[in-house]
Amino acid sequence: MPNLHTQDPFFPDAFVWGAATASAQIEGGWNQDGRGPSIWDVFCRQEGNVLNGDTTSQACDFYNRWHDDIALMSQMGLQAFRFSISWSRVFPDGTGEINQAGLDFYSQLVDALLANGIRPYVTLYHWDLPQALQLKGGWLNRDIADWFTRYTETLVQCLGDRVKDWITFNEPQIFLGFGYSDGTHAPGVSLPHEEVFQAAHHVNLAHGRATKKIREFVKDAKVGIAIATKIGIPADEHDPAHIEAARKATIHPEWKDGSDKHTTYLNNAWWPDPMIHGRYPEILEKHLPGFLDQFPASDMEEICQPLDFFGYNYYFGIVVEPADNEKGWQALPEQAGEPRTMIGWPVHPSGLYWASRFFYDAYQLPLYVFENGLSSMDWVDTEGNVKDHHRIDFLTRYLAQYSRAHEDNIPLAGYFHWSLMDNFEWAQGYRERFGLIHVDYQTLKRTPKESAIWYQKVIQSNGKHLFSPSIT
Ligand code: GBH
Repeated sequence: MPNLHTQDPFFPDAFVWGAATASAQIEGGWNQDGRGPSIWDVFCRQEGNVLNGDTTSQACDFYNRWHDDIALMSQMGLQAFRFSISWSRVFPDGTGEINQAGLDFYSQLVDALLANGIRPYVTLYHWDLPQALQLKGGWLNRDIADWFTRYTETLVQCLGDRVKDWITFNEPQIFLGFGYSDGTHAPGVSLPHEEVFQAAHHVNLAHGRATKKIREFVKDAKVGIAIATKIGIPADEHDPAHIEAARKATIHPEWKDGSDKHTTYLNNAWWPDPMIHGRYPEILEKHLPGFLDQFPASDMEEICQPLDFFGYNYYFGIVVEPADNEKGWQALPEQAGEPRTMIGWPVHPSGLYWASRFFYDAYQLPLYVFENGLSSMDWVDTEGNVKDHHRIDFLTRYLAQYSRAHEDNIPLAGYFHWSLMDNFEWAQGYRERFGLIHVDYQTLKRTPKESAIWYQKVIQSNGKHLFSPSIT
């Protein structure tokens, strides 16, 4: 833990404190002002796909209430806001005609953020593909790399004078693993590995071409990704063999067939390896011999573009120890009585330290945590305060571990809490509440939770408040 008696800061001076969201999860206004339907609008209306039949139609109504939400962000002292663009708001059909009203929405949002001193971080793709493109095959159609490039070009032309920070993709692992393999997320299909990897290759190609486009149009652009994570945590931190086992679990991909085959895509290596190192993990050739021959050899040059940061999302990991098997590690069985968040996920603060260390060693880029948080059972006291001490406790422990990476001189660029406000948690609908701000879905009233008030102090003190609340 950092030493409170020294003057060492807990986070770098230029560290950015923010909160994150995604279009489908907060915007609502699903058919307002010419927006076209996305795959999630379609998926959530098919019975049985989303808990309680919840839909994206209204969500938090951010599309109509963003002025108020920016005021709340400003009150919280947020330095940055990560949001995603709804592709079908800008191109109702995915390609073809631009919907000017949709583009204007994002332009005005950016202006208002900047006027409030909040730096916009734009995610180009956070899972809500235009349905019109799904009907043409979605990520399985190689043309999607061109559609995505055109979409990107339109955005950077419009926003590039003001938005400098660009994230091409959020968690390809999840929208392919859950959407194309497991079938539990939109578009809800379950394809064999061969086809899912074709889609993965198209995502990577789209990433590379979009990255080039952003640099072409945006002066001083900073470009990167936000990947989902499968983080190995050493069971014994003091044993180097455990640390190496955890590193392998984090960096080396695994191959699974059968009912949990979607976990194959969870590994980080399928994305950053081609994007940053210009190659796929070797096990691809081992399991799908000749797979890459179907693509032009020049694809890899397009995919592998210089990036400015490595962004990752972290919620929990797997605790591992060394093992005498092919992988060199094995997961420890779950401990009885382990703490869990409301969604049922375990609490593993130290993963934020280990992830930072393993990713920096492997990719040598400044790091962002673009998502971290929890769903919690909040309650309202007699004065109307939203009590969420679980969130404060969780954040204190996770952020202390992130600070440890700074102590090790790993370059940390920022931290974004997931999420700014309670929102549509995909197949889990509105039951899970990940927000710093409580949303009453009947009245759409927002109430900052106690954690929001606490987070403001953390931001203001650049993290000191975590370790010694009395200092600030
Ligand atoms: C994110 O998905 C999404 O980007 C966001 O939209 C969503 O609302 C938010 O999280 C909350 O769910 O260690 O191998 O068991 C996160 C999905 C869940 C994927 C945890 C990785 C751990 C994998 N992640 N999971 S493992």
